Amino acid sequence: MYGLVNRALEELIRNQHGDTAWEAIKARAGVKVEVFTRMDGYPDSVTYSLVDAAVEVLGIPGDELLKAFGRQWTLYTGREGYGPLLASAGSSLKDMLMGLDDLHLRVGLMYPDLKPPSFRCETLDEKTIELHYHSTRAGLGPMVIGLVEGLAQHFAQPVSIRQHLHAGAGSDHDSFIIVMGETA
Ligand code: 1MF
Repeated sequence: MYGLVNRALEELIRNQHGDTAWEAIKARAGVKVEVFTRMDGYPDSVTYSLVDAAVEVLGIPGDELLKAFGRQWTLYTGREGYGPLLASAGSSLKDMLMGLDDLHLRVGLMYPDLKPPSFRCETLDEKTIELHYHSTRAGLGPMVIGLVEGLAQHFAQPVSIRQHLHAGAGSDHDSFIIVMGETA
């Protein structure tokens, strides 16, 4: 994944748990990189090792860490110069969710090594959608929950979200039930 992702993870951990925790996590993960470069590609195993090591060092469940990371992502990218890109992708939570494939298409035109996930919205009723998530990467469902919560916060639109389909468990992908105007 692009270094941008590892940098966002680094910032989350440094801010919430301190610099010493981050150094311990990097050492435990066996990651020798001093500074992640935003636009360099790193093996996905670097990110997964950092997450695994963080779970051990911080003693928090992996799902919680991934959710926090998802919530952080849109804030972080908004600050790091992708605000206009995000703003152009939709002016409400639903628009944004429906536009995620377009957004990744545009990012992919600039950064050809992107391996974007794919999202599809299925309308269940006037306030409920099922968000289908297809990815080349395993185990990141909880991160998507955080991403949607982060977007909802940005638009000040309360939502509740829970995972519905689980990849591998009789399904080829994850999906999430999102109820608009309702808090968890
Ligand atoms: O393949 C990749 O490197 C990659 C990196 C980030 C693929 C996707 C993403 C974004 N995605 C992270 C979780 C990926 C999970 C998966 O692969 O299944 C979050 C997607 C997302 C979901 C909901 C709402 C918003 C979302 O993201 C918005 C977004 C997406 C991509 C970027 C920024 C915001 C982005 C911008 C530049 C990138 C990489 C990603 O790369 C750079 C960075 C700096 C200089 C050059 C290239």
